[in-house]
Parts: sequence; structure tokens; C-alpha cells
Amino acid sequence: MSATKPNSLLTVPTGLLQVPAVVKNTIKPDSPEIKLSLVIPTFKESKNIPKIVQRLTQLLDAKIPDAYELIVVDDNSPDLTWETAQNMIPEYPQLQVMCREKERGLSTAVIRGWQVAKGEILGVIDADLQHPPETLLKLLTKMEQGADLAVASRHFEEGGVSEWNIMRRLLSRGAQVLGLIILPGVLGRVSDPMSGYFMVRRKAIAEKILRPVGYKILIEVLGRGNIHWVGEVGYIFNERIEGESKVTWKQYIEYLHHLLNLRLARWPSRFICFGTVGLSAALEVRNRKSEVRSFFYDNFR
Ligand SMILES: Nc1nc2c(ncn2[C@@H]2O[C@H](COP(=O)(O)OP(=O)(O)O)[C@@H](O)[C@H]2O)c(=O)[nH]1
Ligand SMILES: [Mg+2]
Repeated sequence: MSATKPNSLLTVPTGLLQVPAVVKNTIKPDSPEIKLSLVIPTFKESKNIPKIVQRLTQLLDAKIPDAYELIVVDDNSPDLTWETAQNMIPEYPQLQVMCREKERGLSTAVIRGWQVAKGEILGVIDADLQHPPETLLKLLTKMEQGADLAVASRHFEEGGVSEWNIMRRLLSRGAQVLGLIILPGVLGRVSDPMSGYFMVRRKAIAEKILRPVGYKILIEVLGRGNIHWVGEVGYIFNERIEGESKVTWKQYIEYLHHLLNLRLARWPSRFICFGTVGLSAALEVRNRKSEVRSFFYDNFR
């Protein structure tokens, strides 16, 4: 599906957004097994990428040296984020870079990164340092304890947001409430379904055809994955220091679209089930009616 040469860009997978269950063994036989593949989606993050890569490397080298990979998936940013990242590869051998030209969007970028990943644990973190890198180790611990999904949450234990105004808080909570109304069984499973900072076990989403719309990759994973045990850790969502948010009203519309898609995707089986029960009941009534009719016909005519 993809090929990597030292210092070269990863090949962008095409076709369905489907993560393979088994990783093709393109790694040298003596190279250590990758446990964690962390995708960093980027668009116009050239000022943030050196810092986030450096901090993540420091943390992960201390915890799981050589057993992780960092995959930057950039959408051909005009500030050449992908090139900045690519130039760091000699100093950071666990780093790989993908640059997409034909596709755009946060959620699909994450899945394209997971498609080329080698780890049994797949993760995602923003590039802009709004997700504190230290929380990563707590997420990893949850996964090591057996979670299928570990979510960094702003609404769990010591979690929160730094300097959000009332409007932003209302919009965020409003979006969550709307999601809970449309898809209670999906969004109700975690305290912060809007989180973009989490890890998932490969086998929980492998071979599923994912169809996210927009920004909220976590609800896609929750909606279509086989997720049994969910772990949560609290975190404070930092303010951005460099660059700017790409969120506009378009992302709210896309979020609604995504919720409705997932709602519809989860209906057919129930409809088929109710439909089958309804149809058999109707047939049964019809059979009984003809039985009763023939009984009267045979006995009382
Ligand atoms: N590849 C890719 N990354 C994106 C896109 N939009 C946002 N990102 C990245 O996703 C992360 C979160 O985006 P951001 O705009 O900061 O969202 P916010 O924190 O909710 O305001 C950052 O690392 C962005 O660079 C996109 O269209 N493609
Ligand atoms: Mg951000």
C-alpha cells in the first residue's frame, strides 16, 4: 500500500479509507516491532511542527524507544509544513511524512496515516501543542491496561479548557448535546466525543470502511469500530501560540452531516430486523385467518 525510502515522503494510499488488519512486513527483519503509530495531521503548522516532534520524541524515547513512529500527514500546506517535517527526518529517525495533494480534511488525513502505520496501537494528536504531549503517556498506559480506545478528555477528572469565552464553550457543549440526541449510543460512551486526541487498538477498526466527514474522527471510530473497553484521561486544552485554527462554520455543518450519516448507517439492521418481525407477524395473521376461514367453511357450511 505504501513504500518508504529514507528521507522520502510516504506514498499516499488511495481508494477506500480502510485500515489493514495485518501490516505487510516491509520492515527489515532485525528492526524492532512498532507498538505505537502516532499520526500528526497538519495544515499550515510549519512553526509548530519542530516543537511537537521534538517533545513527542523526547517522551516516547524515554518510554518505548524504537517501538513507535510519528507520521505527519500534511495537506500540501502553502507554508511547506511537510518540507519542514521532512527536513527533520535525519535527526528524528522515527519520523515519517506524507504530503497529500488530491485529498483534504482532518479526519481523512488521520486515516490515511493509519493506513500506512505499522503499530498495533494507532493514535492521533494535533500539531499545534493544544494537546499537551505529556498526556500521551497516560493514554498509552490505558492501552497497556487493555483498553480498546483511550481518549484524552476535557470533561474528565482534572480536564478542562484554558481561556475559552462563553460563546465557544456554548458552541462546544451545544454540539455535544446535539450529538447525544442524534446518536446517544455512540457519543454517550465518552465524556468528550469531540476530542481529537486519542489512541485506538488497530484490531478495533481494522477492515472497517470508514467514511468520516470533516473534523470529528473520534465519533467515526466510536460509531463504526468494535470498541468494548474505553479508557479516559483528563487534560487541559491549551491555547494556541503559533498559527491559527482552521475551524469555521463549515466544520459545524460537516459535523451535523457526519452525525446523520452515522445515524443512517446504524439504522438499516434494526429496520431489517423490525421489518422481518413485522412481515412474519403479518404473514402469520394471514395464515391464521385462512385457517379460521377453512375451519368455518369445513364445519359450519
Ligand atoms: N492534514 C490536515 N490537517 C488539518 C486540516 N485541518 C486541520 N488540520 C490539523 O488538525 C489539527 C487541529 O486543527 P485546528 O484547526 O487547530 O483545530 P482546533 O484546535 O479545533 O481549532 C492541527 O494539527 C491542524 O493543523 C486539514 O484539512 N488537513
Ligand atoms: Mg488547534
